[in-house]
Amino acid sequence: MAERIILHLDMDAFFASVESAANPWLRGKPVFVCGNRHSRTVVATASYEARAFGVRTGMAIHEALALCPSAIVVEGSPAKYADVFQQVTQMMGRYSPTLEVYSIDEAFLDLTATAERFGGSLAIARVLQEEVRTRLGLPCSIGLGPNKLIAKLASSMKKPNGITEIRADEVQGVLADLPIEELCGIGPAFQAALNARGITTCGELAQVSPERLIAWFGSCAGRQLARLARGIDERPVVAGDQAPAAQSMGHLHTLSRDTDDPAVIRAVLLALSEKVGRRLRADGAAGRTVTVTLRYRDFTTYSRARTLDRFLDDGYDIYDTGRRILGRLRLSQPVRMVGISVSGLSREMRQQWWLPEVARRSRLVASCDRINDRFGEATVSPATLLYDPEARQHYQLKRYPF
Ligand code: TTP
Ligand code: MG
Repeated sequence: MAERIILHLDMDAFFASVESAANPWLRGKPVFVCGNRHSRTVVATASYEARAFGVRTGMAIHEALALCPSAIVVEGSPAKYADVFQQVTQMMGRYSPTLEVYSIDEAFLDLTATAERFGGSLAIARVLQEEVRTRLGLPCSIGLGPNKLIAKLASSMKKPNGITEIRADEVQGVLADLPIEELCGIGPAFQAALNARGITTCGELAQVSPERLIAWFGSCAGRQLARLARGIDERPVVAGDQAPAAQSMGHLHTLSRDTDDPAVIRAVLLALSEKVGRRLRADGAAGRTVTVTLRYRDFTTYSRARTLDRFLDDGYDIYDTGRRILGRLRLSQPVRMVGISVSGLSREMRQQWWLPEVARRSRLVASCDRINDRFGEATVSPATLLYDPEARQHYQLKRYPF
């Protein structure tokens, strides 16, 4: 593949910066933005002034206030942040049509074909950062690299307000001493598993043969780690309007503690199935094949599918199929991750609704969707979920003392 020029933009302390831009009184002060409704007790993000006191995303508010008592706590409004970031992506889109929104505050831009027209990728990064600052009053950091992995790493290197370019011939040098956990794709579990084998930097990881990584982590994860360690990433930047319609929809959840209790696994499966059902319905899709995935403590993965003669889009039906798959299983060791997905999707075959009991259930599900659309995810959810702490945590459910 010819060398590419990829830009990655990530907003700095995004939620807190939006609040400060809207309210001059907050500027320059330590600010925490907390979630609304169900997660009011943790810090979603902290301004850089608050980070100087050691406050981090995910900390309990009381813990964060103990570190930084003068902080101002603001309740977040995700819809507003999504709206603001859309304005950022509009500015980005002027430099290339190949724009992929990656999360609520980051996006990739493929500049390979267009950089020259604007005086080079570094010039684009400088102008873009300045535009975001002057028009929206918001700081962002930008990375440039030969692929998405390296561009994303680059944007994180000089935060806040940074611009970092890593050229193809610099990749090996940058990765040599980089702690593995700083690379996108190496989460805490892989970090721990690699650290336990004495590997702490990408350079050390690159020394391990792909065959050995495959023996340790299985074929898929092993190959992926070998590529990451070498800074290889061939994923294209996929513009939103070119993304193929999803062929399957699924969710995964890594348990807070490994378990061999089937009741916990079933409860998590129900929470995940409800989410999958909601996404299917939002997309006007339904599917016939349900796949359950379990990852055991040693990272070996179990996956079984069942194909039905009807199309499903109701979370409970998806769960019920998943539960039957699980029912045949004898756990060989504690489980660390549970996943469920639906494939064989069709947009023509919504769940059959003409049987009277299915029609009643469909109306109920549609009403719940309307309530959840209007008042937020999981305002209405299966009561069973309330009794399982793991499912509750996944869904951020609160138990109300009725
Ligand atoms: P990040 O880009 O991870 O964080 P950030 O923009 O606040 O700070 P940084 O300068 O380090 O990029 O996430 C973007 C927003 O997403 C963040 O402002 C708040 C929200 N968020 C959560 O609500 N929960 C989370 O666990 C994380 C990581 C982010
Ligand atoms: Mg950010």
